[in-house]
Amino acid sequence: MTKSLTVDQVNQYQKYGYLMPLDLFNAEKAQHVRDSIENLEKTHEQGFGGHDLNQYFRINGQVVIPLLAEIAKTPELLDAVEDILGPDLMVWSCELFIKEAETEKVVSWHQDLTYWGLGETDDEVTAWIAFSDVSKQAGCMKFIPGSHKQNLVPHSDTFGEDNLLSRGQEVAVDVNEEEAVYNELKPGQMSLHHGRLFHASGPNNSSDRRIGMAIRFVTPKVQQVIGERDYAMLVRGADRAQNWINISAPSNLFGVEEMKLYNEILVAQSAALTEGAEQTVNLYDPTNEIANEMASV
Ligand SMILES: O=C(O)CCC(=O)C(=O)O
Repeated sequence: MTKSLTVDQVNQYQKYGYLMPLDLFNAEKAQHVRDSIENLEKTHEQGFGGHDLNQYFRINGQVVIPLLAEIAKTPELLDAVEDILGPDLMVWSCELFIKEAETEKVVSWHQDLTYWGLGETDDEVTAWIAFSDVSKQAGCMKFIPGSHKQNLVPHSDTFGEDNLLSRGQEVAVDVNEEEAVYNELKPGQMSLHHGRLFHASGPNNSSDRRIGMAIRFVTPKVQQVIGERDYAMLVRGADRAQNWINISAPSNLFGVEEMKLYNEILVAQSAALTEGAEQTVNLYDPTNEIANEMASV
């Protein structure tokens, strides 16, 4: 018995490595979330705690921004993810991918699990929710159907200026663009994709911002295999495996405890997320003095 997806949809996910479009929020709710994100941008123009706002938007936003944790716990979202991963669900990271109107920002072809230190697991799924009209013109994601069936392939780090990924990482194998399927989403719709799926996105040639939120779900069985420890928030079921340091949703926006935890996680995750990099991975910079100081308070 599935909770939200049909058996056909679950089979499609297994076969192709993604599912889309799925309706999650109505247009009003999606607009409300967009307004809240844009309000944060206004009130935190100078960033917070030694980082710019993009730092919190791009990694582990669920630790310091209550809105993002709340979205990650939406029951209808968890029902769909449960149909893929089973009854025990944890959130590893929430990230906002924003491309300003008429800009060149892109995401190169990559497999998510490459630098996360979580192995090659099938027990990780990303839910990507649109909070603007995410059309082909606006630079929606594109997927290579069935590419999740292979293992992780070698990636090269481009550190490209217009690349939204932490290292500008790119698969070091040929990708046949003609096979790409475009993940066009209306505000409030979402897609699900597998951690080994080849995916990318182009520039935003539209006149509006492109705003999306990626939520990385894992099961308790998944383990950090490169870093010493890792953190996740249990959002459904139980964590019997105890592979993770369990964290709660934040009570306060950029609260003192929340910030301390954010920086502690940043320092811990940098081991895996910067491994082998030939340049500083700014989003996970372990030499960031402010992060280190705050983590040790
Ligand atoms: O938002 C994008 O264009 C890419 C996001 C992505 O690569 C991901 O969510 O895994």
